[in-house]
Amino acid sequence: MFEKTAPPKALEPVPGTRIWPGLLSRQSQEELVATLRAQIVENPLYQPIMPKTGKPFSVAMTNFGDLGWVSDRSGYRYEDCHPATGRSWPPIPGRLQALWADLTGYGAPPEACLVNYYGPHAKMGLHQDRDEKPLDAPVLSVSLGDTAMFRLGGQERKAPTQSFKLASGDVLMLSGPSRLRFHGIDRILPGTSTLLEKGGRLNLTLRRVTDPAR
Ligand SMILES: O=C(O)CCC(=O)C(=O)O
Ligand SMILES: [Mn+2]
Repeated sequence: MFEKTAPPKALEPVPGTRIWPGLLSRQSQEELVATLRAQIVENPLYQPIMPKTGKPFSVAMTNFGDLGWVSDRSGYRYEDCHPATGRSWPPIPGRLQALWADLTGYGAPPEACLVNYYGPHAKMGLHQDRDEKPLDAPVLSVSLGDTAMFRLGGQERKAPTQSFKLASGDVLMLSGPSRLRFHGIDRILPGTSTLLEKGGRLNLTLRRVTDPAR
């Protein structure tokens, strides 16, 4: 999956936040997009709504895995079926599972892969990923398509933030002391990638949701 044979070097702007720029080759990115496309008919993107306001997210979502992250009037949680089709989510693509095993060193596979699709005006507000049980398991995310402005904060909403560009093929991990850092996507930069025919950005976020049996 890697372009180079040596283990790729990550940037670590703060402890536990790792970014591997361009980790996925163009071919790997194209293969991932083809896998997603093949699944999207049976497992469509949909527009979730916020629990309190009922306002739709600007990002469209779907999931792979035993569990998928959903949001509706009842709150944020993981479910084993697609809310619109009632079908199980398809399995997490093998190459994403391999990426998790190679990069996280976590002793159990990911259970959820959230797929976020950002059109030209979509964004994601500053938030923590905290609907999962094992907080010692990293969150690993892959960016495909247009570049995004990613904002990274601290453990508290009001802490100072910094921002980074996430381009197609970049991989980001939030682990250890960074696992609960606030983060979000301020905007995407339309026209910065030719990967997706209609433009926009796909983000694939892998997470372990339940405590593995030990
Ligand atoms: O799109 C991204 O890079 C971040 C997505 C994210 O933080 C999430 O889905 O929880
Ligand atoms: Mn998140």
